[in-house]
Amino acid sequence: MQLFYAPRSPFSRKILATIVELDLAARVSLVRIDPWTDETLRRHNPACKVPTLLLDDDSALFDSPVIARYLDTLSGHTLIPSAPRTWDTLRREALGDSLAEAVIRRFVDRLGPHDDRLERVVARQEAAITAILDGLEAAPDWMRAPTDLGHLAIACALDYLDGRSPDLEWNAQRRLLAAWFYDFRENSSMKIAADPTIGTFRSINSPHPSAEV
Ligand SMILES: N[C@@H](CCC(=O)N[C@@H](CS)C(=O)NCC(=O)O)C(=O)O
Repeated sequence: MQLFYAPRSPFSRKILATIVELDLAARVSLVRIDPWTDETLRRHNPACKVPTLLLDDDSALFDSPVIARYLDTLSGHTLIPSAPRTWDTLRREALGDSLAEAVIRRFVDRLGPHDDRLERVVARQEAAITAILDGLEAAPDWMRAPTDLGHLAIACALDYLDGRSPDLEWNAQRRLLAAWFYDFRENSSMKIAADPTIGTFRSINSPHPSAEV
């Protein structure tokens, strides 16, 4: 299998961490790509987004929730547990993905001209970011559960938030979430997701992170 990924993309990192957690790295080659400037990915994914997983029969899987489910099926369903834990896991995956989307949208939109429309868009993203983080802090039982796909999605989104939007100071008033995150990101799956060159992945092109997302 080939995984098209961008080093900073939180959705790519979620899949890289998933692959490491499921011990599938030997079966996946990495293709680093900048989806914003490189159109070669569109042949496999019409939306030209990362992550995209190219299977051995040349068919492609996307978006990241679909890829994660496929990989979990290959590996005995260890990151998406059976009921009743299934729905809480998938709900937290969705929260992590929504957090990442809101941080990306806020970052990208603020690069453009400042006007009323921009203020409304940014305020809406910040409302989502605040509500997601406050909810995760207020009901912390999930932090003690065995690692699942929801933990990976939330940690990758927080890593992106931490790097992209330090002005939001997300960790200042959320001590439980911050403590969980700074501990969780020391896991080898998170470290390899941030820098796949330290893992056992094979790279089809240059492994050095440079693509901007
Ligand atoms: N819902 C998608 C989101 C993927 C996504 O937005 N990827 C971004 C990088 S973080 C991308 O490829 N953007 C390129 C574009 O929008 O043209 C998923 O979960 O895979």
